[in-house]
Amino acid sequence: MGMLKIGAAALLAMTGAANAQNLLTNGSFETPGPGFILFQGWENYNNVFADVSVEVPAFDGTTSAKMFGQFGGVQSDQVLLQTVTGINPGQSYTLSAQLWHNSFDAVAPGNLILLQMVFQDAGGNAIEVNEVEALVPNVTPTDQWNEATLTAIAPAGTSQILVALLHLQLDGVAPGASFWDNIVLEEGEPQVSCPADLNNDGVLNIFDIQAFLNLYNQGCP
Ligand SMILES: [Ca+2]
Ligand SMILES: [Ca+2]
Repeated sequence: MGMLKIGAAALLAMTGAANAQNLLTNGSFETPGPGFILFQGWENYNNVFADVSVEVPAFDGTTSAKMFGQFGGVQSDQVLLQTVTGINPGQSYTLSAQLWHNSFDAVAPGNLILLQMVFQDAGGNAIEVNEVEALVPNVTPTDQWNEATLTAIAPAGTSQILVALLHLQLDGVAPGASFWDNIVLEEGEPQVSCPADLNNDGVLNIFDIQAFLNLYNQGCP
């Protein structure tokens, strides 16, 4: 029994090591920024606030980011931005986020909630914009965390990624607050398990069968 527990712990440790690291700084909004900066590492514009597990339980740690429109009768854009440098063209990148809205203040149509991953050149010019509607009014369940994710390959010329969390109150009147937590940007292909790929070259063919037969012929001690 003790041996089994050690084995499981070792496996977990290995899985953790195999996962790519979060390229974002302060992706969970746990560290407040200096001065007018709401969260260290992020730029914030308009109605963005920190919720310290008062209105919603944070997905990770104690703090999430809250956004809602300005109700001025014209479009208002709530924005959180972070730029990540050192991006490699040809590599795959996955951006994910957790989103929540409360049933008593659900995000209503008229708002557009977007998670964006913008591939940029070294000068900050957009090469390719990837986005997903991260929270869909009348569709995304309330009173729980919901994951939004997008994956794309960095085009030639990419030097950095702009990560944008957007709560756009398009009509200037639509109610509802979005809460965000655990924003993760990772490099690398999602790990796909293929146990029968014995020679580990990504394809299944006669060489895997030969590898199996070689193992088989070695027998067991
Ligand atoms: Ca958090
Ligand atoms: Ca193979």
